[in-house]
Amino acid sequence: MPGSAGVFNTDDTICAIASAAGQAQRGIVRISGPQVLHCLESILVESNLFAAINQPTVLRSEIQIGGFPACDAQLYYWPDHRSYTREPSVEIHMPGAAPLLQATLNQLCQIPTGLVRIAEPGEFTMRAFLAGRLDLTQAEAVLGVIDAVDQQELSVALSQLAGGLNKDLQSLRNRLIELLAHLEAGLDFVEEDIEFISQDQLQRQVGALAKQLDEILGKLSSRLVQSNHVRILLRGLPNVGKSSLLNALVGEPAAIVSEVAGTTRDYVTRLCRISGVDCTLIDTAGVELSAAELSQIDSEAQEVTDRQKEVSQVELFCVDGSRELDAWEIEQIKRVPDGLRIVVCTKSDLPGFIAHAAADVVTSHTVEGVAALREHLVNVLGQRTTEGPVVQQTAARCVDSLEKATQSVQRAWQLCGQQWVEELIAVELRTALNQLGLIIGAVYTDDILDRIFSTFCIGK
Ligand SMILES: Nc1nc2c(ncn2[C@@H]2O[C@H](COP(=O)(O)OP(=O)(O)OP(=O)(O)O)[C@@H](O)[C@H]2O)c(=O)[nH]1
Ligand SMILES: [Mg+2]
Repeated sequence: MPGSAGVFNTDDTICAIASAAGQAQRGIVRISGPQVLHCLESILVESNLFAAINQPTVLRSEIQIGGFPACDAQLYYWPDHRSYTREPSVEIHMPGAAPLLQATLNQLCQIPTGLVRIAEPGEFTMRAFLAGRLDLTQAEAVLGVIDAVDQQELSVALSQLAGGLNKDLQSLRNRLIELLAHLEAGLDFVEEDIEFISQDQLQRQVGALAKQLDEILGKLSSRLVQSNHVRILLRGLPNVGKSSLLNALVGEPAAIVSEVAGTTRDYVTRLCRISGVDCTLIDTAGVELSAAELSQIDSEAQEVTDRQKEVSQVELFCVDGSRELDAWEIEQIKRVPDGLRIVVCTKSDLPGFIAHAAADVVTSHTVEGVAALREHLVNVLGQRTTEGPVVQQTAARCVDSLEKATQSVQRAWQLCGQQWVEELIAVELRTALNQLGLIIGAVYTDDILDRIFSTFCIGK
């Protein structure tokens, strides 16, 4: 069983059928471990074919299994650490008859040196993980690729495998390690008068770490709600009618509307259901273009808007149809959006209104056009990518650790600026590092490994 002693024993050579169950023309048997060459000797008609090979190699040769006639096979051989598991490995691509594949495994498990056994579910991936080839989020992504039920799930799992989540986490962890190294060097040489990092630098860097952690946590938390809950953001310049549109969509005066530009400061949210999908509509402060003139409150409002944009899946980009489009609006509309977007032209009741091509047209005051906009939203919601259960599970597993890491870094930040607290700061940062390690598997527990690998199938 994964998590039991056997699976951690990488001295054994493991083998399994790696092709899908069922009738197929070709089947694959995968072997990994120190006895790979002996295994090959036990089935190849020609002997010593691979003995002198020290490069990853593909060869075609005949194999002889039990009472079956000799047959042709393609052998993919990795003699060293360049394999998936970072140990000698081979894949035998051979005729796919189930009895033949089964007999191959039996023959392999009976080689005289012993120490060859059938792999446990997920054991190849577990070895890749233990050898440092994959981190845990990637191991889970392998599972996601295997379990994907449709193209969208598959592409999400593949992008995770390519490092979607993992890149952010690695960079964060590296920054943390570097900072901790400086801090601890200072502690080690406290008697000598060497300054490895100034108070100022420390505070700045810890602050930056807290911010980065917060961002990753935000992304991850939004993933958790993504499968059954969609965040729809209303965005646009001040006074274009975003709050009015929110009110029209939810059918009540949820957000304050006024002719004064810059009315909405914080963001306002309302839950609603669109065609069976739970949605949160988020009204934001209008985007201010001249950052130089912003007051403190204005710039905080802008930051809130930016943050909400990052965690939303659909954007209603609002423009005021009763006036000319601003250059920024034209640029925004031309730009390919990050996610799903609908452009909405508001105030269609006003004289001089011009409907911009490909935009939805609404008068929030009379709710004219709002029903059609809802219909459009139904279509757009159908296009959103859903993440498979594995990505969801990975996110859930990570959120807890990330929250703890964030709390530690925030405590460290509060300590910065005080005298003689470097030791305490280091403790907090070490705790955070440990939590990040749990996510990617640099630090792992049997319990975590059990949960992840027990859901794998044999041969992966
Ligand atoms: N005639 C007309 N006026 C509208 C319509 N929608 C909004 N307005 C007016 O436009 C002004 C701005 O509306 P808001 O909904 O507050 O605009 P906002 O985009 O939320 O503005 P900020 O919060 O300042 O960014 C108000 O005076 C509204 O009454 C509409 O459909 N028709
Ligand atoms: Mg508003």
